[in-house]
Amino acid sequence: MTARQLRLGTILHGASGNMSAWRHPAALADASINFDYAKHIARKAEAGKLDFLFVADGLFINEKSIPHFLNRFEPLTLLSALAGVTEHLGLVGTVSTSYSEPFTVARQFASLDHLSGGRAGWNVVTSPLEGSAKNFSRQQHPEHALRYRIADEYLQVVKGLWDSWEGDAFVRNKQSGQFFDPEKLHTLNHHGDFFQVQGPLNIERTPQGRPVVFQAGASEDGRKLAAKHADAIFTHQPTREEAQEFYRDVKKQLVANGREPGDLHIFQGVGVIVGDSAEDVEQQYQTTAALVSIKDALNYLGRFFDHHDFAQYPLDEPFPELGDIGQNSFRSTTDEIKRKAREHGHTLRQAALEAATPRPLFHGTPEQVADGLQLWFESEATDGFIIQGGTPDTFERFVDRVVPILQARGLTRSEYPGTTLRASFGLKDPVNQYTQK
Ligand code: FMN
Repeated sequence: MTARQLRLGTILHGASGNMSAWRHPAALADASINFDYAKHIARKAEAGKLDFLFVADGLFINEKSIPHFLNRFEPLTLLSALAGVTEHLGLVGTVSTSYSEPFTVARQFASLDHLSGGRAGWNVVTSPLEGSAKNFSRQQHPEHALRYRIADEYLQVVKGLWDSWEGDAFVRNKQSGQFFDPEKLHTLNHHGDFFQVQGPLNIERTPQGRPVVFQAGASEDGRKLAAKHADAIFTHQPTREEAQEFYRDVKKQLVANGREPGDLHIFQGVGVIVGDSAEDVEQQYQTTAALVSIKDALNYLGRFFDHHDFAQYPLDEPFPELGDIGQNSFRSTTDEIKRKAREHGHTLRQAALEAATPRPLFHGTPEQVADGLQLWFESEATDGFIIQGGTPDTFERFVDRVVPILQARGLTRSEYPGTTLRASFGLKDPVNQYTQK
């Protein structure tokens, strides 16, 4: 058996840091819509032999949204452009199963997989924000459990469409005039509760067989969906113990679905600050945190609760009782915020600042950051990390100073093992369902 290897990705998140980090002296204030910046981060990630670049997304904004959500690239468009300026980096984009059509999305990710030579990943989300319905001609945002039922059927359809053509279906024989082998073409004919999709897909089997599927959503239903369909899961667990529990649970569910523990990689999204000393790290953190006003922090908190208006409550009294507010939105995140506020007896001010300016889980000298990541990895709290710079200039320092330590310790590799994201992850090639014995 080969040793487990620590996997790393990074996330494009505005200027990086917190919601107000665009004001930081080192920040590009327009980072979320600046292609040169995206290229720079992608190339830096590739220089550090990271597995992938991750692009999150949302489908509803209002004047209280995080600044970099107000003005940002659509993920697949951005990743398609990045495919042309990178060679090995996985390109993972977020698309919602609640507000899109499986045929279109199967086609888009198949196209990205071809354009990038096998580096496409789809982060499946169900869309937490109720307002999204208003942008998609819907009366109502589907409730949490229904969103996950839709997502389950959606993934069956997309996977079926990705199997439309066997790998060698297009013979393109100029002499005989045969363009494709009809035996190797499969029509889905899906009739389900939510989707009626005939197929086949109008693009050949992709370099990875099918793009890598991520799932972001940590509730019970989210985990179930991941255990059934996903190759990777993106989560935020606040402590190593909770991460270990999450890890054990997801791997157990994977086995219950007839899969092997190594078939799905768990990624913790973590903030990082790298400095020369504890004082340097503290100063970096304080400089970035000080940019967030209490008004910003209340808006940031409110977004998880479907843009609930927290300005209506007294700031220095216990965190308000919210009943079911947020249950149909970012459920796993709102549950966690409420639990934390209760356990620590936080006031609203404290809870809002804690949410908007969290102290990065991993901070310190390069060795200390590497030690922390190693501990989480080796104690099976995670298979890898999605690194988010805790300040706008952290990511470069992470690649220059932490990655070499991880490589020297043999935790991450020094070269890409192949050209596809699936190869980077060491995942098996998917078998076409129509040729499965
Ligand atoms: N929803 C989005 O619309 N876009 C995203 O980029 C996105 N990223 C997420 C990342 C993490 C770590 C988590 C936990 C959720 C994310 N979601 C995102 C929301 C989920 O897809 C889902 O709609 C919502 O959180 C409710 O699911 P849950 O209760 O299972 O976590």
